[in-house]
Amino acid sequence: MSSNPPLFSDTPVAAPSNTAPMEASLRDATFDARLITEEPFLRAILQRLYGDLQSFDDWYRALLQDVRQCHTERSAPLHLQDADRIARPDWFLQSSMVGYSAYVDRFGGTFAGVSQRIHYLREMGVTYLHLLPFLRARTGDNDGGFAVAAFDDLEPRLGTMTEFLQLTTSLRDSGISLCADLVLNHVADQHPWAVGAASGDPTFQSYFHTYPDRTMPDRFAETARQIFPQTAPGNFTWSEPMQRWIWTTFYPYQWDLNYRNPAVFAGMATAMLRLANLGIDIFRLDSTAFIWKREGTDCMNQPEAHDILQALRSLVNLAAPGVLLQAEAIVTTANLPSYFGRADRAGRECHLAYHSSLMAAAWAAMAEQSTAILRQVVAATPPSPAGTSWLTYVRCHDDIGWQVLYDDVACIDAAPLQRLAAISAFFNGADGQRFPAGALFQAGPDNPTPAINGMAAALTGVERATSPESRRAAENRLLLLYGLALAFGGLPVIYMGDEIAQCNPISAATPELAQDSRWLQRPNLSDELMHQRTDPGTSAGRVFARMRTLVAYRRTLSALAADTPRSMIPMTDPAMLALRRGDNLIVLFNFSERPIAIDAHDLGMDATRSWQHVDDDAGAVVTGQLLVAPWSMRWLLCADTPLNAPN
Ligand code: OTU
Repeated sequence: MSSNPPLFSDTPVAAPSNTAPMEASLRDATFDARLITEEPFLRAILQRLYGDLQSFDDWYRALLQDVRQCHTERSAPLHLQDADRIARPDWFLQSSMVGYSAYVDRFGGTFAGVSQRIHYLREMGVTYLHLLPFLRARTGDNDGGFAVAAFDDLEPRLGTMTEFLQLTTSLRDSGISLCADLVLNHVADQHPWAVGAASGDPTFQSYFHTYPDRTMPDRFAETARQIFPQTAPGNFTWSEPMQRWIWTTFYPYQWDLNYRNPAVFAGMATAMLRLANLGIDIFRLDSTAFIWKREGTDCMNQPEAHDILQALRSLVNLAAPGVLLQAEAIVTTANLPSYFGRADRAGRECHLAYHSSLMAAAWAAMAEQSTAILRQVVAATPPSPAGTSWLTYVRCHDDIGWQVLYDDVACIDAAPLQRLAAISAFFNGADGQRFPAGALFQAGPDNPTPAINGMAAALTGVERATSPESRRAAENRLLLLYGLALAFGGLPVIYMGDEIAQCNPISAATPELAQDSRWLQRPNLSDELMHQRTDPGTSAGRVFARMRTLVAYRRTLSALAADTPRSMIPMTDPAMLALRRGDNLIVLFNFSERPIAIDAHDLGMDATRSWQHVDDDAGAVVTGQLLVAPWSMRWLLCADTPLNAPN
């Protein structure tokens, strides 16, 4: 149990207890004004979800009252920030936005330790920090914090409330927005709702999906997706105290919430808004795809899941409009855009969504030395609606899953499973492959395309490099993937350690590895490599310097803002990917070990203008043929383009 008092029981953290009456009534007026525009949408959506509730009107009124209260309690600086962001709704689409993702303990030990590393983030040009789950987690196994025991309490070993608030303030003062996980799909079996349910309380049992026997579980099991088929087989767990089966998509101690129950929606919505009042800028909505179950389906991406996300967005618009919602839906390319909202609701759902198939396809391109799958994914990616953006990334704390690519591969290959199986085997270092050092995840007879774990530097070959040449090639591969994330169009997020080419930990250093190979990519940030970051004689030093340079270029190139149009330029060489961003920027990626010569004409450059390599200080004009070195990229800028002022 926590040694800290619960956050919200005594003094409301961000509550303006001394708010002058004038200010309080202004806040009410602001809320009322927003309500006028937001209410019709919000009410309609909640009515669709919960309208059959007899006491719907009372429930709805009580919810709005709680939301208004959260708005009232929001601190003055956060209100100011909300107003500023309403005035600049594209604030997070700028090319100056660059993210970093890390576990609190792995990165800085504690909240206070993270505060001390803000200078390191600034050195890289980071403006967004995703800290993996830091709310009070279940004791014992807790899936790296994704089994949340209390939404209103911090994980005690990471520090106190005071230290956390100091961190949020320091980040804001440094121009860094804080992203936190909101685990929507489930709570830990130690969360009070689950404890209540286990004790036999029918009110709390209705917060979960529980069944007296196997009839319904067996029916759902026919089509529902399993996520951990090896380490946590099945989607249901028998509860001895309850004498019922409970839906547990992930580990048995993570109990899926039942969003058919309006109390669950209201509980999660207010938990989110109270967390927002602590200074969290972005919520990474974990496992969004799974929050609504429907018999006969894979129980992912259901229309009601989108309704719930849109209702949450509407509440954010009312009470904390500077806050962003970020969908973590690891789904196929075709299923991704709906997380921004579709048709007449386009732009009314999440502001950001992970582009997981782009990430997986970039790794596939590296394995195949062909961008065929990657080009298919890029072609299948529609522009995101106004005011939304992809989140682009290379690695994260999870595995790289190949299933998200299945439909894209099926468009270009009659045997998609075999193709993806070969990619998976490649990263596992099978068949005497030279560079990758990845581990299979959830491999088994029923899973022909196991996901892959490992740090990016291990998967690109830095770990296994045996010569200076192979080391340089591996570093280039790592930077090539990051170059795509930085230039594709979206908010790029660097995963902790990749900037210094940190490799997999040795297994003894991470005991959790024995149970779950995702811990391969969750080592402590290496102090030794951090110190090497200024030493060009090391991989850490070369990768860090180049990454900083790329981030700095990105900042000056307004064409790399998330909302600049993107198109693909057809290339004859199958290992090339060429993207045009706006009218003034072309980015070329060579996913092969061969140098590739390209005729400048084939890039469709406007011949009346002159083009230059972004990283050529000499400013030589691109004419005739240009060469893209193995595993390298070229960013070409029209020379008459004004750059963003450096800041
Ligand atoms: C998310 O993961 C988290 O990122 C994981 O770390 C958690 O284990 C999981 O939710 C449960 O909270 O559900 O929508 O490794 O890609 O579990 C995608 C598989 C998810 C992950 C998958 C993912």
